[in-house]
Amino acid sequence: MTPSNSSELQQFKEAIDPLNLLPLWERQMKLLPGSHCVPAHWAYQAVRPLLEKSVALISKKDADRRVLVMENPSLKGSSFISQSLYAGQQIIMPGEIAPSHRHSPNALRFLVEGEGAYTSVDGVKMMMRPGDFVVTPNFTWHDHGNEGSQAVVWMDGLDTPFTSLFGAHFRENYPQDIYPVTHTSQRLDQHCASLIYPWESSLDCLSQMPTSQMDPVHGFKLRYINPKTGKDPLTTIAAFMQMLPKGFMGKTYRSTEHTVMNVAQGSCILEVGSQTYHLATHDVMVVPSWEPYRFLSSDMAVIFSFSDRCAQQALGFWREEYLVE
Ligand code: GTQ
Repeated sequence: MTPSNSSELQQFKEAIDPLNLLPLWERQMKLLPGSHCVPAHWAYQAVRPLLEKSVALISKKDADRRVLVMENPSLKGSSFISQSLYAGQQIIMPGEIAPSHRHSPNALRFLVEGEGAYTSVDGVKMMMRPGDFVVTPNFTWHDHGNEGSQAVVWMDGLDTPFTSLFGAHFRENYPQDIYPVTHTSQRLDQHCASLIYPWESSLDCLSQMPTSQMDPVHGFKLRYINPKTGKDPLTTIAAFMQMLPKGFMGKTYRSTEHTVMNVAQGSCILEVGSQTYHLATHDVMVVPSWEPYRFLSSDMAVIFSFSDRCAQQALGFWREEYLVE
């Protein structure tokens, strides 16, 4: 390209700018796999006292939902844990009610601590226990309450970044605090089979997996499936429970999904890129798209996780790679 040609091109670029046009051949953006967000770790030991403090500082009534949002440090101001997912830690004290509302984003809860709390989804009231995975499909009415005598903590996971991306976020409060209960679930009955996935069932399934099904990266890993549809429990989010046996030394892996992990039991080491994270029970970790990672566990570990894999697979984008060392 001659210099005169390049200055003409420069002039051309300036001339088309007011018309909101730009040359694709000069585009700076890197169209490569990987994410704007970074790996991040929230130690429950640090978060737990802060949840307690928030109880002292703000009433449930004023807070609506008393949640500490886990925001990715490289997405400040977004309130998102990754480009595609939202996650928060919610605490509800005995006697408190989180009033009924509904919204476009799909939501899930993973029960961390305490007994006696329920969530009600379109009038199906479900008691939740630690290790339970519960879903609130988009635009279903939901309120929560704590009828027990202990604080209850769970992790919320939502696909809010999708509704932001599409400009499709609707939200409505129910005129009363509590949506009329039409059914109180017995944990494993038909009304709630697609909404609550109890801890004991997850553990049972994991413990029945033959050694031949142990994955070199993920250990024993199961994906939650809605028994009524045979599909993932939500339209965008896939959820998993995995067990790393004692002494597990995982191979390195990456995939295009963003994953949020919550250690349900035990502890492990997670290496992400060049960083090493020590994950204790109830710790949360986010692993961004295409970051190589591997698990090491001297202890036994059971890990709940959710990711955007479901949406990526539906749209044909998802890829994974087992990396050879
Ligand atoms: O409990 O319904 O963390 O609507 C964020 C949005 C929790 C909830 C969150 C919500 C909820």
